[in-house]
Amino acid sequence: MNRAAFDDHSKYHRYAEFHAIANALISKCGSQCSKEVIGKSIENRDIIAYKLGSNSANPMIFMDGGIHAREWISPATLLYIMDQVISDPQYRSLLDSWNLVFVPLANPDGYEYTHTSNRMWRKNRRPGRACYGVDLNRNFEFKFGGTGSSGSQCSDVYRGVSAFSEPETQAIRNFVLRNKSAIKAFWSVHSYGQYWLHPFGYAFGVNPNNVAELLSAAQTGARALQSVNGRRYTVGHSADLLYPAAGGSDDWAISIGIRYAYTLELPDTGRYGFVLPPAQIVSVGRETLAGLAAFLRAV
Ligand code: ING
Ligand code: ZN
Repeated sequence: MNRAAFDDHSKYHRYAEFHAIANALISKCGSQCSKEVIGKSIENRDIIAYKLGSNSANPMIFMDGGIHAREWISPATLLYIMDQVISDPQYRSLLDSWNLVFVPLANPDGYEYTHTSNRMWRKNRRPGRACYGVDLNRNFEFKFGGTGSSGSQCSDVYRGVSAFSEPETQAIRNFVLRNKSAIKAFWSVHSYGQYWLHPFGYAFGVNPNNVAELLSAAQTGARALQSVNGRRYTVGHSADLLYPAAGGSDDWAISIGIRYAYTLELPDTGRYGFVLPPAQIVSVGRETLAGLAAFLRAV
């Protein structure tokens, strides 16, 4: 496979095709890039981390995408960013000072289910007595069980039986803990709303010690992002701006000592919502990459 940049970003790909494209990009990248199967989903699909950058002395940013099945713009944007960083010399130089780790399809079973059966599915595909699915972004350990999560299997924010009960969150946990000393930044990429959110998400008004630097790096990133297409982002505290939700991945990342952890809510602001037309993948990808590059330069 030998695709030029932009060729693969006109549609939302199924799981198999998505990883075929990502694999081709890793091959094209050469010795500076690699991939790793970090776990298996409930339905036994591979959960894959793609690593761009090979200097182990550099800091790492970890990005999860597609934790929520229906938020298709999230994996598509991460795939676009992987492509551009590998293919465009202007962005390739980011790898001189960073290692970028992408887990773009963190909920592969849910993602496939949104393609075959229910476009609005959010959770994973854990079978249950009454209903399927655990909300993976309520299944992380920090403040597990708190506000904004549910103990009812049929809820869209069902937290699961215990923290890290799901193989998909275990895969992220294990990778992140193994690389903890290198990970300086953590992004959990969602849609929609156009927000750049910092922890803590579990309660109103509770901030990490380094809230000032979290905010200022996010503002730097958001300014660069907005300058590309003029799409506005709101920067701030996730519970205060959206709603409180315990058990999210960014709160957990901060709680284990990762310095810069965020949730990004990609476009749009509600016109199309989760069903963003694929014609917007490239414009969202371009602005998000500009935001990422500015953020990485700032921290
Ligand atoms: N939004 C996030 C969610 O999991 C969030 C927002 C993240 C709130 C972390 C609080 C903490 O509900 C989407 N779109 O999933
Ligand atoms: Zn989400």
